[in-house]
Amino acid sequence: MTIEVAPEVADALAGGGPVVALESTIISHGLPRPDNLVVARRVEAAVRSAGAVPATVAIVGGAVRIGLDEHAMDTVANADDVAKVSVRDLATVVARRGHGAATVAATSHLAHRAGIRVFATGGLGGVHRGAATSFDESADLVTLGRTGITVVCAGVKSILDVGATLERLETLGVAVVGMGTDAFPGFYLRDTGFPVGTRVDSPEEVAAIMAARRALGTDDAALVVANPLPVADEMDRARHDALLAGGLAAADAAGVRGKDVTPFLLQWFHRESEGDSLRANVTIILRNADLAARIAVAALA
Ligand code: PSU
Ligand code: MN
Repeated sequence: MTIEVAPEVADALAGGGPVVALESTIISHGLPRPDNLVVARRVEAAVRSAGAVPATVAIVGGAVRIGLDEHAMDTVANADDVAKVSVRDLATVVARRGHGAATVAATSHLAHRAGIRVFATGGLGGVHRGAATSFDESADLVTLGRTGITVVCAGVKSILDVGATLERLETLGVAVVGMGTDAFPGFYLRDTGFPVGTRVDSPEEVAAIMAARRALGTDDAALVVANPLPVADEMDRARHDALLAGGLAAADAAGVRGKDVTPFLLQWFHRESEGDSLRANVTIILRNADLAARIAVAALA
């Protein structure tokens, strides 16, 4: 058996309790060491404080793990041979008994398969700038188009083509709602300048939409809950724009392509912003974990 559900997660699922899935690429490829392990534990603690059971998803020694013990979490954070795993890579890493960190796509797929209904992450993958010629669009989008899970995120990073990403989400039937906002957030920034069609103001409202989706049979694609940073925590816009321009130019100059683009740009932001982007990133994940747990609790009622 290659899927191992941690006992605590299995108990919660069997008893109909609230569970929140968490992705692991953010730990292995999204945050620098040694903060990554500390943050991963704090995110799990945030889920617990809001009354749900955390289930971080990763592949360790070829076994898919839904819920990580200390050793597995440490492996994902610190081993040098942890692959970034999207849905298409899952079987290869399992068959070769490797380690893998699950992207939003792979986490959604595995969590949904395990019966988990709510997932918290930082930012979704999306359509990259220049995709009209490079065809670089994250597999997160098509996977969300066929996976009925509720994903709490802070929108997508402005490293992407935000408008095109929103259009693709619409085409793929992925619902998008803004928590306390009418504007689609851009991770470090509260407002990308693009609207979200639907504003919600509480976890209970999200739970009501989840229930209606089930009743209508429209829950075969994901529901994205975009949760912006508070005003006080967002990055300075001018600084952000300068970092972004530098990062895109550096990626281009270094010939970075495909699945390496996102990690490259994230590292660029963390290094060049001297900790500013890391602080924002940590705040985002903690807030999303808390909101996802409250949605998971509300969805039981
Ligand atoms: N965006 C972020 N932080 C991240 C990622 C995206 O702001 O850590 C990660 C997620 O795991 C996401 C993946 O699923 O990158 C998308 O990568 P790609 O564009 O190669 O599909
Ligand atoms: Mn890509």
